[in-house]
Amino acid sequence: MPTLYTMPGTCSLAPNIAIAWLDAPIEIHNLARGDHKKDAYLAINPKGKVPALQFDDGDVLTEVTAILAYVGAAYGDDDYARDKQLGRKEAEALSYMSSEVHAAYGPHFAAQRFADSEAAQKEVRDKAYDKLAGHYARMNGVLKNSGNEWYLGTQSFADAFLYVLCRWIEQTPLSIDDYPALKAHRKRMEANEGVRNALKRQAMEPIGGSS
Ligand SMILES: N[C@@H](CCC(=O)N[C@@H](CS)C(=O)NCC(=O)O)C(=O)O
Repeated sequence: MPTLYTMPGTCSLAPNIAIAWLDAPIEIHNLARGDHKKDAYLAINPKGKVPALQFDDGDVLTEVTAILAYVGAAYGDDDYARDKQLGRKEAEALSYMSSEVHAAYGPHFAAQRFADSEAAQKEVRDKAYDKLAGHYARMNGVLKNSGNEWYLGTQSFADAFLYVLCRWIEQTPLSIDDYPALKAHRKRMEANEGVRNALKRQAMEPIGGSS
């Protein structure tokens, strides 16, 4: 059986949710924080990042969007595979969430990679929060225009990635209260059985919160 390597609190939750939604026969191996930089895992993914999906023949697929595309193609039902428009929109949304929104978190997670002094690091972090505010406003608008339930109007893996991003906002000075559609989406996701299973097997708790 293939194995998905995850770590608590990370973007690997998105493929973990996708696997739960499709009940795909993929084992979840939840690394302890720090183990992603140890030799055993670096032999699997030399990038030292999660997620990584290892197949039975030893081949390894990395990158959230690639893993989600594989999981959808390999285990999604025929309706999902036939819905070409949803597929295109999903690829667009996932690419945006990964290359724009996730990437914008760089200075938040590791300001030392962008600047040396404390003051300069604060500056790059603050710039990142400004940028992220724009991204959250955009995603809030997309969700609203899609009918407020699912990011693309129909359940897709974009909802799984969006949920990860709406958890991370709690680590920033931004507030989910400023993005009511995203706040309601996060709450709905946490009532979803697949999401709860995925959280449990990644040793994570729902964020909770009212309304
Ligand atoms: N572009 C990669 C990014 C993966 C990534 O940044 N993973 C983070 C967790 S969200 C990680 O493993 N960080 C550990 C580190 O950089 O030390 C993807 O989409 O899979």
